[in-house]
Amino acid sequence: MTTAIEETLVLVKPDGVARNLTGEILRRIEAKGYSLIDIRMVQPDREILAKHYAEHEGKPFYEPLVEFMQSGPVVAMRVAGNRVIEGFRVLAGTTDPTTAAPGTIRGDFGRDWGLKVQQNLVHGSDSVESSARELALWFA
Ligand code: D4T
Repeated sequence: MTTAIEETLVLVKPDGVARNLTGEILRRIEAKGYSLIDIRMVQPDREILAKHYAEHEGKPFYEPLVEFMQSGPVVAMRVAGNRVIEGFRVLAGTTDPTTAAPGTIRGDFGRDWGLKVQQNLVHGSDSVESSARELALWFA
């Protein structure tokens, strides 16, 4: 069986950048065998975040999420590889860092800080459609 080379958007969120985990996160991506195609540090504004998180608008964690994501710089990465969309989400671990499996980025470095939004270090696109939309947004 062959699979197409995919690209995904990885974001190191403000908590990951502030905790100096950008290098460790990129190390895990590269150690897994995926390729870094592009990388940039961004101070996101509300407009880009509203587009990025449009599916969550109206949910109780939406405003805290948009505020948190503006709290500091974010590192955006374009990462390529066969099945990288699924593969990075496995590297990241589940959304809730308290229960994310040890060995994953969120499981090893994340925890609940008692805030209105989970600070879970990274974002990874969840489908081919999302990755195309998100890469166009962050690497315009
Ligand atoms: P992202 O999109 O940031 O990669 O995370 P996930 O794909 O794992 O999770 P998501 O899109 O469902 O949620 C986006 C963002 O909101 C926070 N969140 C989410 C939260 O604080 N409480 C919640 O109940 C949910 C669902 C965490 C990630």
